[in-house]
Amino acid sequence: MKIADVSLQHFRYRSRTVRDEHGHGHPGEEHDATQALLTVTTDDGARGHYLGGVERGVVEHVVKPMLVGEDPFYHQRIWRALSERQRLNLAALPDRVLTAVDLALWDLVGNVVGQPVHRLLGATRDTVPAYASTMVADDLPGGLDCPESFASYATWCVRERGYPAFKLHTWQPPLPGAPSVKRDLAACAAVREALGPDVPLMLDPYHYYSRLDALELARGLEGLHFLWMEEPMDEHSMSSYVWLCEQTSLPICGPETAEGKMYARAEWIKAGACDMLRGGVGDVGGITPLIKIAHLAESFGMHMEVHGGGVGNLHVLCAMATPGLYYERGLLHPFIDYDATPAWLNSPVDPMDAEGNVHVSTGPGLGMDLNMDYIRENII
Ligand code: XYH
Ligand code: MG
Repeated sequence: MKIADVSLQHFRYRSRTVRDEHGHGHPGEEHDATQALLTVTTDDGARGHYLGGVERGVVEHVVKPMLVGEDPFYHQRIWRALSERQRLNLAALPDRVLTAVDLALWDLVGNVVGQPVHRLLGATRDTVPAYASTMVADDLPGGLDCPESFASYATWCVRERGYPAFKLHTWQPPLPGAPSVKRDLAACAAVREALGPDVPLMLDPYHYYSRLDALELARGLEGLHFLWMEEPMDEHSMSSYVWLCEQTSLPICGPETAEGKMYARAEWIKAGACDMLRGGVGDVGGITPLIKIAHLAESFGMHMEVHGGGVGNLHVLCAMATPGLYYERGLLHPFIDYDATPAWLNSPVDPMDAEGNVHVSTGPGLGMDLNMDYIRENII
């Protein structure tokens, strides 16, 4: 079996998520958006797909020439070759390209053998408890505009929708008045007051606080018995995180966005820069590196909390011996129905039951139930 083709199709869809100048998503007016479907096809017609942010040029000029003729079961070798190719080509070959290629290959291999990816990785479970992960806070009345709105939404997420845990993304620039340690802590206190002492809560604040601001946040969250805080400072300063971990009993979870794949995360553990490890297929270049990071965390008796939702993260979560505590379901907002199935899918990728458990697909591959009719009708 050899890879015969790698293709990329862009299709349009309607979105209600608008991006601010920093890239954070917020609810907004419905508008046209585009999605990319990467497809890897073998000489005997097997296919793997992934919906990822890759550009046509890198697929045509880098990815396709590297993959055509390769055996898709040698995807560890393919991932390594792409990773080495990044050194002088990072602008054209960012980690998200490795993510898209790696997940399409895992999907293909799963389709060929007729098994879901988590079983190929060595499964440990088929469901994962989810936490509600909010969109970044805003100034929309009744949205996520004040501590009371957070408390109200957290109550709906936990008491009505069944989420077992809740994470706040608080106010960030360019919103006026952001960032604010005091407002962050007020929102966290309001949610703790609304939900009582036993619901696990987490905070993901502004990502560029000073050490003293991050310590003030941590001290406040200690008193509110939060489960973890993530990314309060620039993750390029690993020594700041070493310092913060030494100052507080609050578990610090990271790194999330720091470059360096499994290598950076090994250094964070070695330096004592985190109490819980973090990473997602989008941060580290796919399932292939993320499962290694899960094994690394396990070797140190640490949890790895997977960043972000989606099929790749969900399959890894279902193949972790020291299980990640939660699946990050979101990003959520009172104005958006996250449970509505996107037009390009026939069924959601992370269905959550009333008890707050997300069920991984037990079908072959990644289990994305693509609505190919919709995609074909909306090809750009
Ligand atoms: O929009 O900054 C953001 C969020 O923080 C997002 O990047 C991501 O979902 C995250 O941090 N999850 O924990
Ligand atoms: Mg985060």
